Amino acid sequence: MIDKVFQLLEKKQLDALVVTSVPNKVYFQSLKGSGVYLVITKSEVAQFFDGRYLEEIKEKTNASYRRYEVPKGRYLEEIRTYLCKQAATRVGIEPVGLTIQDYHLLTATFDICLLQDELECIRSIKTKAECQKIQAVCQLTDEVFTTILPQIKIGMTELELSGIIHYEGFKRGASAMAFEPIIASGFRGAYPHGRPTTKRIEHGELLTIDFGLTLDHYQSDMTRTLAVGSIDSKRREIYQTVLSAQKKAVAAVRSGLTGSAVDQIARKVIEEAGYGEYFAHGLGHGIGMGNDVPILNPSSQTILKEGMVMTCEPGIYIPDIGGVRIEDVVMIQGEIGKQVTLSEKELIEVG
Ligand SMILES: [Mn+2]
Repeated sequence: MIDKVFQLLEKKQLDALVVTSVPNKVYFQSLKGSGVYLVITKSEVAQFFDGRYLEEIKEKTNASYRRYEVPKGRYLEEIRTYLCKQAATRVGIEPVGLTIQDYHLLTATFDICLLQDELECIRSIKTKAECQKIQAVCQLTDEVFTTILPQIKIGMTELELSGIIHYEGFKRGASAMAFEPIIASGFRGAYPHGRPTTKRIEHGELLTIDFGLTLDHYQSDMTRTLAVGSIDSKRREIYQTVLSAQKKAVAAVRSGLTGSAVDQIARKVIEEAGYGEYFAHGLGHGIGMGNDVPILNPSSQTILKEGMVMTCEPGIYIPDIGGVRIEDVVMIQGEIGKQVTLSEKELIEVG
């Protein structure tokens, strides 16, 4: 995979690339730690790190990468000296992971090229081994979902439910939550990214649970909206609209389509039901180690390809009523989208 970075250096006429985003560092066989910098030049791959990481660097990172242990906090000065010795003039950096101070230090010496999503695009085509890891974490996610369902009780707070998701995930082998779970009940369901609060889960509400796990560096992401006790016909109608949009989009995913074409399939169902204004985000995003492409939204011109993995997650969010979102991971295999998270998505009543 690092070969593709060498090709990128060539293509963008870069002498070196400083990799600073966590998923990119991990993907290219370094460490995620904030005191670890991965520097790729035409002739070698080097890791700059402070003493805290020495053992982990030896154990967990690519043994062929050069190691430069430097004083904590002096990473960029050392990288600058190193690149100057190599006579580098044009240096690529990522939009995340550098401080403004770091940025000034580099621009004072080099001709800086800010990358867009080139490294994410390299990561977007998954190998068979990567697909298997994503399938494993998605399967674990389904297991955790099944386990939490009977534990959801009326009167429980959203934070208690979040605690159960963390516990069941870790107990079953997850190494981390992929992100802080989103748990939004009742009126809070109108916040697409509502993090759990002390609000209690009440009868008659919709309850949105969006969580992801990390296993072997790969992440999952799944959302289900549940009915707490029996819900009224308005909420049922919203649910069925999102479900129908989500199923259509999942079934449509295949190689050759643009991200916007898939988004449009789900959006059309929601618009035709009269809820277009309440679906205020894109259909989905890539899945992998984090911050992945492709992006599926109305402006995405990305062409879907074999080996890409993405979410389909339409939603409707109405102030005071609540929200519904249904999300699955979909993987393109044999040119066709294959749904990888498999939890039940017909409306489930809990409590
Ligand atoms: Mn998602």
